[in-house]
Amino acid sequence: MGLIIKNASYIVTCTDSILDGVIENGYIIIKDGLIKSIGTGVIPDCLCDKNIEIIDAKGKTVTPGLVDCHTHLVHGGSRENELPMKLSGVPYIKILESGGGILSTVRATRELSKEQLKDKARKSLDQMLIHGTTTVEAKSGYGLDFDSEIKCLEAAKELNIEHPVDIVSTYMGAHAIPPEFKGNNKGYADFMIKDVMPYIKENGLAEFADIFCEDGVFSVAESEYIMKKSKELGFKLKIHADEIVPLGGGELAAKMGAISAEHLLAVSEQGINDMADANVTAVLLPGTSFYLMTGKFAPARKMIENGVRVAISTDYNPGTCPTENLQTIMTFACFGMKMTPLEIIKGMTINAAYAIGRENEIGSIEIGKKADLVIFDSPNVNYIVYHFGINHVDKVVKGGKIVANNGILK
Ligand code: IZC
Ligand code: ZN
Repeated sequence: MGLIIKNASYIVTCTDSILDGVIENGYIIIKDGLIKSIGTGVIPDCLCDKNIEIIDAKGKTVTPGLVDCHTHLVHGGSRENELPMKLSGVPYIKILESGGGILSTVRATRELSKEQLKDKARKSLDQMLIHGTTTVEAKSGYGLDFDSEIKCLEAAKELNIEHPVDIVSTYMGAHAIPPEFKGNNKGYADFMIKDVMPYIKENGLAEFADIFCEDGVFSVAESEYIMKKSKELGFKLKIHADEIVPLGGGELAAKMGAISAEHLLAVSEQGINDMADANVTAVLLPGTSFYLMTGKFAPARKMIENGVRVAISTDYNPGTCPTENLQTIMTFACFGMKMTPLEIIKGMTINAAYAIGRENEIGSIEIGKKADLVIFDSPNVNYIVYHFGINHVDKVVKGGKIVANNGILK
């Protein structure tokens, strides 16, 4: 069985090879879960096969399946209780220092069983899928002790098999200092390096290691130490860098050969240049900028002008961006960072695929790539970004099969 999508008003291929990555009045032919042919106008007879299901995408826009390359998918609880504090101006780090913030989610996560965590995360994956996300990166970091981190990573690994959305896992034990190591950052770092990470590696529970490099969390020196050890253990590196204070996280990402640096609201000019030179993908999270209430967004235009590859993601988490919907994030990326709709779509597809090392399999509509596609009930890309707060997805195709139709999972 195959699938043909025909008459699409626009196909945003997210490659640079075909007409700036956009085809008008296009078709896509899919076989065995892969993209077999792409073209414009009428489909040549020789490419058609009687056993093929046909979707007429007249008036619609087709993009690669969206890749959400930075989420904290598996966690317990929620943090709407922080809203009054946020409204009265209490800064994010102050809430964390007083035992709230990330640490309140750690308490809620430790209390849940693996099955309970999976049930909650599965609901999020369903939301992601109906909104067009076909691959998601999932960070641990709300368990912090050995058993709780492994429980969360195992939950993600099992969901990857059970749910249509593909999940790429990251170990982020270095998300906060747990209460049992309060005041002993070095002790916690060595616990992660000696006791947790080797087990994760042996059991294939995570491919990347991430760290929250921030004033009041992990310093640049501590981050460098943990990154060096993570690399020696065979993890690829990611870093939450320059989210609130300009510490030089962008520079550190480049120095350590990280695949990506994330947030970057306060990145320096040097950091931008270093990231461009070292080919570090910037993962920008404008939903978090919005939610932090500081009015500050990452300098996306400056990064693009300086040759940094820019990916965009939700940062889905219970504290600073509680949404699974990448379409809402598109609007924040446009209005908050002045990115064009085409730059944003690329940021959520091919550039996001680079941020998780999947650029050869997904992220663009190219012959031989996996047939992960979204059909938007929108006449063009600008319309999706402009008409915000609703779900524009008509159909989601995952590995050549329709997995969501008009907001309903199949
Ligand atoms: O739970 O506050 N920035 N980690 C780093 C977060 C935000 C998530 C949270
Ligand atoms: Zn994050």
